[in-house]
Amino acid sequence: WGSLGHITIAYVASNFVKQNTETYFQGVLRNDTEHYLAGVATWADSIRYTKWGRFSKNFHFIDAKDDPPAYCGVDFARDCKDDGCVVSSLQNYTSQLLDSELWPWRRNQAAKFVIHFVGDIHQPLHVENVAQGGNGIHVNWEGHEFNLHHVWDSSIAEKMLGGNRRKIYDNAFRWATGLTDEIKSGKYVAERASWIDGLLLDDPIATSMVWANESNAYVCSHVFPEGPAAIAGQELAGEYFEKAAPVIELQVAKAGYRLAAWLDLIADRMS
Ligand code: DCM
Ligand code: DCM
Ligand code: DCM
Ligand code: ZN
Ligand code: ZN
Repeated sequence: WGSLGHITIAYVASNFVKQNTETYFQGVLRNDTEHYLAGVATWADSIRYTKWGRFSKNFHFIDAKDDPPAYCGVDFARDCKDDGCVVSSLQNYTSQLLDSELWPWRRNQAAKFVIHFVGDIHQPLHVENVAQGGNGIHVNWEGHEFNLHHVWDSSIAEKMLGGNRRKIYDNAFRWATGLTDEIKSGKYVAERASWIDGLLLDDPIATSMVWANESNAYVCSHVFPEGPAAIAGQELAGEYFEKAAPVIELQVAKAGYRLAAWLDLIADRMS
């Protein structure tokens, strides 16, 4: 996701974590405000192109070697590269958060990675190999050329939300408030329990593979409904947008709700 998606996911999570979890992570992140999660949600993107942060550049995705739209599916052994992927990274940084012997700066960094990667794994094109997660596919958006990955990371959500694009934190806060209402008492009430069913703190790989397979299924149904070749050069801000928008809303809501539940499990274990 772009910054808007990541910050929104963090605000949604802040709305659902337990009081003890909030206090615990405000300590880990050294930030006593309501922005303690939102303020670090894009940190992992800000370092991935720096020299010292290069080690983490592959941690944001997993390249599912599927064949959309005929076949979707992620396989950890097949798809996670030797130097890591989003699933192995969630395992690694979750276990660092649970290690009370580590220096506080290591747990601080681990928290920032977990907050970001729970977000990215819910972006369908972060769980797809075709054209490096769609980065190599040129499409049109309101008449201008973009790559498909960027459209799913940012353009669709920005169009849904409207408003002044420069006010990212305000827009994210507003979007998160709406999604929180939908989860608490709106269209997501009936399904929200299923989102966190079977979360296993002691098996982050199995847990996040469930999330990865859900995201990847949308590659077949909504990202490439007629295959990758059919989408190149198409204008996506019309009918395609109308079908994609509800998927993005759902995935951002789910990511925030699951992040809250994951942080609750960690804080409970450490308290
Ligand atoms: N980004 C950044 N610094 C850069 C390049 C990109 O912070 N030098 C951020 C802005 C984009 C986001 O990364 O919205 C895209 O990253 P990803 O698709 O990994 O989430
Ligand atoms: N950090 C790092 N290397 C940098 C910048 C930051 O390892 N060049 C990590 C170490 C701490 C955290 O970021 O975990 C500190 O970030 P801040 O001072 O922004 O809270
Ligand atoms: N990305 C992805 N899958 C890949 C390669 C990249 O999801 N196989 C994501 C990470 C960034 C964006 O696409 O958010 C652009 O990546 P890069 O800057 O590495 O080209
Ligand atoms: Zn992306
Ligand atoms: Zn990312």
